[in-house]
Amino acid sequence: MAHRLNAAVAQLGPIHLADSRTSVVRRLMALLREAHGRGARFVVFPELALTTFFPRWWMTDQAEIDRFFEREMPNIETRPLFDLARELGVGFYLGYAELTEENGVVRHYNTAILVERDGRIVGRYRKIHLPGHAEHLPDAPFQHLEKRYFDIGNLGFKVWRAYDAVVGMCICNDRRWPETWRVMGLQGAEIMALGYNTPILNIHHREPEHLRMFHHLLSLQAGAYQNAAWVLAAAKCGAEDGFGMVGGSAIVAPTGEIAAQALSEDNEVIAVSLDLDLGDYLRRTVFNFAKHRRIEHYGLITERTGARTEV
Ligand code: CDT
Repeated sequence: MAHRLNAAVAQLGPIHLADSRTSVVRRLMALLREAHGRGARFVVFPELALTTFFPRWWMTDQAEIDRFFEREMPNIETRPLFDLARELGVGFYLGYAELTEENGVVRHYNTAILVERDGRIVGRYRKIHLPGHAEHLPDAPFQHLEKRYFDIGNLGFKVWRAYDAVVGMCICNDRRWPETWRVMGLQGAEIMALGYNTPILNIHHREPEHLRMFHHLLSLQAGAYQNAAWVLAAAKCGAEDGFGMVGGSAIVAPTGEIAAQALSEDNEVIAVSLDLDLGDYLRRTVFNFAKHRRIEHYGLITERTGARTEV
């Protein structure tokens, strides 16, 4: 019998500074219900899905910063989402800002969790490729302070058995780095989930606006194809307090083809019946890693961080 999973991506429209967690969770629950109504057993929500994309704001008061973080999960505000997931038998990926203590030290992570259909958290990923800057850029139209507000993730790129499949997770900027996908691919990932908040404007260097969507889709499609996996990508998008972010949430097949793509810049569910045998076939043929990879020539990838020319 064909090995399939009905899955959905739940794109979120803007969350403004003034929006409460409770109102956001209500939106997530409505999207979860809609995805369930369309047959989904697994739903991917965006990165930092409970608040506005706060790294755009310069803040110096740690108490003010910490208001955007969750100290436990689920908590009083998010519990209803977990309860609904269990009631409907739908699992989900959720991105949020995590405040935790490790060996007596307070840590801040940009985190995603994988929740099984019975409401249990079965996987956790902490964002590794943090983009942006740590210092205040007063002349920029907005900030991108992930390097200031978050610690670098310390859990690696793992995969988990969930929803009768092998599932990996990453977050936003991770998608631009081929190593992210490959490390998951080497663990047999059949599905790779990610959430993102991608500003329409690149404050780091000038580039035409259309390249934001092109590079987003290019990264998803290359990651999916070269690792023969399904990629499920959920945006938080639209204008948050006037600051625009791209939509383009997508489900990409292991062939690299886009199977579904969101059309709006608002709350929107896209759903696909994932054919997991398709990835399996490609992993046995063109991307049979054991047969075709030549690791004796890949050493530089882990030995060297920056590019250097020696000729
Ligand atoms: N949230 C996040 O990681 N955003 C980044 C902006 C990068 S600016 C080049 C992204 O990769 O979309």
